[in-house]
Parts: sequence; C-alpha cells; structure tokens
Amino acid sequence: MTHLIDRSVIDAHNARLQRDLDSDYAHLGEQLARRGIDIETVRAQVAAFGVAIPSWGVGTGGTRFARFPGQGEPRHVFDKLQDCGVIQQLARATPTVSLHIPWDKCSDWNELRQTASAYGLAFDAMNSNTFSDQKGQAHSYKYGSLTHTDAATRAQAVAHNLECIEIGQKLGSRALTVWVGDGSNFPGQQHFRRAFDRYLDSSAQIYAALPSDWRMFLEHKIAEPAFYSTVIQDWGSSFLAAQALGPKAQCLVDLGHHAPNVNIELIVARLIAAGKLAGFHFNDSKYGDDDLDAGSVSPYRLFLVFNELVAAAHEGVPFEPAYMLDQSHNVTDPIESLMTSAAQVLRTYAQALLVDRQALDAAQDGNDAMTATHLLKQGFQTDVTPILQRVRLDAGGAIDPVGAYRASGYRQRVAGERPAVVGGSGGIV
Ligand code: PSV
Ligand code: MN
Repeated sequence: MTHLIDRSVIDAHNARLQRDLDSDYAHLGEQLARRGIDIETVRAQVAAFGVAIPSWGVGTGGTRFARFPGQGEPRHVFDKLQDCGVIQQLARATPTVSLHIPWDKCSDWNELRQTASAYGLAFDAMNSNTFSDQKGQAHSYKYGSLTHTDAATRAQAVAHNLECIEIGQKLGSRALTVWVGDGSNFPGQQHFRRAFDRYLDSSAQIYAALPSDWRMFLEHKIAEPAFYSTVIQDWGSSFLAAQALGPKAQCLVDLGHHAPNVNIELIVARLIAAGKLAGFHFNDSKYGDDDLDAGSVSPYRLFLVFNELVAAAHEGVPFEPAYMLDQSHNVTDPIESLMTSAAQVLRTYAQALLVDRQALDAAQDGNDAMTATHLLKQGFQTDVTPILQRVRLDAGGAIDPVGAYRASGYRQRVAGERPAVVGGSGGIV
C-alpha cells in the first residue's frame, strides 16, 4: 500500500499520545461496564463503520459570491484521490470515494481504479451532473435536464446518466446518485405535474439501464438553484418517484436539503419503514444548504438521525444505507475538515450504540417521556473519544489525525507541486 504520509511521522505522533489513550480507554471501559455495555463490542462496531468522501470535497469550496482558493488544491481526479488517500491513512474511517462526472473525468479509468486501490480506497456511488452545462454540450440545462420541456435535452441528460453508470462499472461502484437542479423561479413558470411526469419518464430510462446489483439514489432538495419550486423538492416527491421506478430506486437524504427545523430523523424513520432509505449526504447547516462540517452546528440533530438507524438495526429491520459526506469547505483545509467530519460521524454512531434500547422501549411503551429523553441524552453525552482514537490506532491511523497531518507538512508539500488555482469568481462546489 502506498503511504502518503511517512509512517515515522504517525508513529512518533502516536507514541506521545498512547499512554493517555490507554488510561482514558480503560476508564471509559469501566464506566460503560457499569451500564452493562461492553466497550470492545462498541469498538468493533465503530471499526466496521465507513463513510465515503465526496471527491469534490477535497477542493476548496465557495459561495455564490466568491471562492477563495486554498493552497495546493487538487488539479484533477488523481490529486483528489491522493488527498482522499491521506484522509484514509490518518483517520481510517473513509475507505471509499464518491465521484462526480464530468468533474472527475479522466482518460484511463483502469489506472484510476488501481491508484485508488494502492491508497486503500474503493469507489462509492457515482454522481451525475445535469445541473450545469459542460463545454461543447448540444443542449443547455438552463431550464432543466431530466424534466426539460424539450425531448432532446432530456435525452441528453439521460445519456449522461447512462455514461456515469458505465464509468462506475469500470470502477466497481454499485450505485448512481441523481440530483437535478430542475425547478422554477417564478410562480406559473412550470407545470408541476407535467414536469414530474417528465422526470419519471427520463428516470425510468436510467433505471432500465442499471446493472442488476446497482441501486439508484434519488436526492431531493427543497431549493437552489431553483428558488420557487424544485421538481424533487422533498422526501415525498422522492418517495413517489422511487416507488414508481422500482425496488432498486431509493431516497437519499442530504441533511442540508430541508426547510429549517424539519424533523429529519422522522423522515429517516419513515424511509426505513418503507424500505426506501438509500443513504445520506452528511453535512450541517444553520440556515439552508450551508454544507458545513457534519455535526459542527447541531450535533444532537445528527445523533437523533443515528438513533433511528441504530434502533432499526437493533430491531433487525433489513436496510443498507450508503453513508457519504457532502460538504463545502470555504475557510478550512478540506483534508482537516473531512477527517474531523468522518470522526464526527463515527462518534455519533458510537453514541447512538450506547443507548439502552430495552429501557427506551419500556419508557416509550409506558409513556415515560422524561426517562426516554434522558436515555437518549445519556448516549449523546458520553465522551466516546477514546473508542475513536483506539479504532484509528488499531487500524494503523493517527490517534489525533489533524495533529499528525499538520506535523507531516503534507499541505506545504503539495502546495509546491500543485500550482495555485486562480480564484475570484463565485461557484458552489
Ligand atoms: C446538491 O446541493 C448536492 O447536495 C448534490 O449532492 C450534488 O451532487 C452536490 O451537492 C454537489 O455539489
Ligand atoms: Mn448532496
């Protein structure tokens, strides 16, 4: 396996922290044992949990107003993969990468697959892009893609999705995520029912081309870039479409794609019950689709989502969600943000595993609201840091990934190799 960060840097870093970790882990183990929880069982479950990195997340993001480039930004998909390799080497929670086509197009998919495997990475869901026009494209997506009023434009958008599936097959991916920006900016601009019918018709053509072991993830979003209506606005529209398409179509929940204060964990529970939960794009927000780091604003909200997932798994409900980060890093080093966010996702999963399910069932059945809410808080308020650190250490990663990353000088090194990208214009990525 290619080591992107010198092993000696990680070892020296871990050596300084290991004694404290051993003692903290033993102490937490005792605390959990008092609650009837075996820390080793939790550790094994956390060690088996992975969250995918979005290839576009390793570049510096921007807003509609400006983008301020970072140092040593990846120039192409191979650079992006290398940055993902660093994240995986240090944080050991992100074994897969999700590509976005055409942003990640390259001339040799076989080489890309081999490079990924040398970094210990595989490929998660493929993402299509019919929300922006590409150079030389025959038909514009200005007024929509899969739902466009013009049949030739819809056909072009369908063909692009089929190409994404083909590329994904070469890379070992097993899912296609479709998010369209289609919608309208003015009341009256779009015939809602006809636009949805066109979506179903186009999506059915994509669905028909799915390999037998693939799934199609439909991602809803309340607004942006269309600000009056979007065709797949909410989980209801997404669910209707997924039901119409068939069993391989499921609904993907991006945490930032809802109205403020929407009860996302309830949506998650409904989708699980219906067998239609595709998975997640994790991020956090204060106002809209802010694409902030997972759990950075509302960690309890993330916990409540994981509480539903752990409860369903505990009850033996069959479901297999795909977990991915989908964030935009405007003011931090993306590698640091992604390592921290992946750890946050694992932390939240671990906290949800600590909830006493039997006691919670009893409290719910007995209408004891206070005990029920206390049981959730007990899980959420447990500091599971030693478990996360131990999982990373055992897997060959860094006890403190950001500290080891800074000590490695990786960013300074790639800044010398990768010429700065000129910034200035807006653009959300
Ligand atoms: C749309 O806002 C979205 O969440 C979709 O997942 C896109 O593919 C991604 O962001 C790309 O920026
Ligand atoms: Mn998303």
